[in-house]
Parts: sequence; structure tokens; C-alpha cells
Amino acid sequence: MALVLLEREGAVVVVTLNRPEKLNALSEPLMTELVSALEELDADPEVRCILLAGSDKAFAAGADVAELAAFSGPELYAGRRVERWDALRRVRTPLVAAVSGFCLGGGCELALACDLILASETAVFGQPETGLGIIPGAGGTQRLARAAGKALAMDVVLTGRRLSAEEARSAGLVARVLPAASWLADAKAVTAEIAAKAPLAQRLAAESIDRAFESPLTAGLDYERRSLELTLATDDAQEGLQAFLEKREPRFRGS
Ligand code: CO8
Repeated sequence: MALVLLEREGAVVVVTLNRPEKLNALSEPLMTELVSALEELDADPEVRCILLAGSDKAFAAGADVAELAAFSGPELYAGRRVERWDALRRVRTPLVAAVSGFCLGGGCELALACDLILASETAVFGQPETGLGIIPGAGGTQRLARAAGKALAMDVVLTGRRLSAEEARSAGLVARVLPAASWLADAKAVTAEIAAKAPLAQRLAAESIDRAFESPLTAGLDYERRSLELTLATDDAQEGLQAFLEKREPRFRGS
């Protein structure tokens, strides 16, 4: 059975992690399927937003502990297993995580690697790795600290404390908390809004926001300005600006 399910809804594709019996633990086969699905979708110009979800009970309960226990450090290094996660960073199509239930360890790192996290009120975030004798290794210490600050990152990583959806929202990890009964439908509605806007502008805007965490302000502002200039050269900018002036809805083509 596929470990990752794809469902196309207009310009949005919902990618569902499908290993419910193991709470979507991120095994090597699952990550391989996920990365190849995301790369394929990213290359498809018809896809304007990707929604990554798990089940009601778990977005993902972490890396597969049984697999990790079977690997030595040198084997992990030689197999470039964790490096494969870098592929997520290269996805340009807006990538939204819809989190319900457990979002722990590598699962939390996977969500943090997305552009945006939407959470059901049942979502639980945590980085329990040091309780297993290891540390978060796919961005947990870095992205959590950038999103929520040093104090909370230290608290979550060093004590293993789990954050509720509301705590994660007030800490800056999560953009919106959604009702448990409608989290997936509500998340799809958000992605439909994202998919309705000019695709190239969406990508450049997201890249520009990411720059804010990776570069000094002047370099980030420079990148933002050049990205604006680039968008002004697109057909979609002409269409969007004209549509406003003509008081009609724009029809974006992604060019
Ligand atoms: N790995 C493998 N199997 C898992 C995992 C996991 N992370 N989480 C749950 N499972 C399995 C359980 O073993 C169980 O399987 P089985 O039925 O065959 O015994 C099944 O899923 C259901 O789980 P539980 O019975 O435990 O369900 P509960 O509702 O009682 O508990 C919990 C849910 C609290 C989420 C519990 O399952 C748990 O604590 N899971 C582990 C959480 C954890 O420690 N995650 C961190 C893992 S380490 C990590 O992510 C490092 C990332 C490093 C970067 C990436 C490197 C590749």
C-alpha cells in the first residue's frame, strides 16, 4: 500500500502520510515516497499549492525509532539519510502542513520545514529526542529556535515538554488553530486561497520571507526588491494589476 496518498483538488494537491498503524513514523520508504511525490508535484505547473497532512491521530510521531535503532551513526552519514530531507527546502510550490494529533520529533521537523503550519486544536508538538539519547537532526533545533525563540526551543528540546496547538500558535510555530471537527476541510480552504493567487509571485514572496531568517536586513530587503522587480515583468502582474483597474477577478496563468 502506498505510504503517501495524493488527491488533486483543482490546483491544490493534498499529500497524506499513510502509515496510520505506526502513527506515520517517518521510515526510509515513507520519506523516499514523500520526497519523490513532492519533487514531482513541484515540477507540475498546474499544482499551485501542496497540503501535507497526516491522520486525525497523528501528523507524524517522528522518525521511525526501530529504523534509527538499527542504523549506526556512520551508516546514517554514509547513506545521506538525513540530507535527503534537504529536498523539502527546494520545493518552491507553497507547502502547507495541516497538523492533527501527534507532531513529534522528525514529524515536528517535517512540519517546520513547510512554509506554513495549520493545526487542529488536537495537535501536539514536541521534540522528545533527548529522551531517546539523540537530538533533533532534521532542523528541530534550528527552525524551532528561529520560529519560537531560544527560551521555548530550549524548554521543548531539553525537557521534552509538548506544546498544545494554541501554545504553538502563540509561540509563532503555527499560523492558525482550526476546529477538530473541520481541520482538514478548513486547511483545504486556506490552500485554495493560496492557490488562487499569482503562482510566481507566491513563490518569490515565500522565498523572500525565508531570506528574513537567513540574511542581514539589507541583503533581505535587496532580495525582496529584486523579486518585486522580477514579478513586475510577468504576465500575471499585468493581469493582476489590470484586473484590479477593470474591477474584475484576475486570471493567473503562472507566466
Ligand atoms: N517510530 C516507530 N514506531 C512508532 C513511532 C516512531 N516514532 N511512534 C509510534 N510508533 C508505533 C508504536 O510503536 C506502535 O506500534 P505497535 O502497535 O506495533 O506497537 C504504534 O506506532 C502506535 O503507537 P503507540 O501504541 O505508542 O500509541 P500511543 O497512542 O500509546 O502513544 C505516542 C502515542 C505518545 C506518540 C507514542 O507512540 C510515542 O511516544 N512515539 C514516539 C515519539 C518519539 O519519540 N518521536 C521521536 C522519534 S526520534 C526522531 O524523530 C528523530 C528525528 C531525527 C531526524 C530524522 C532522521 C532520519
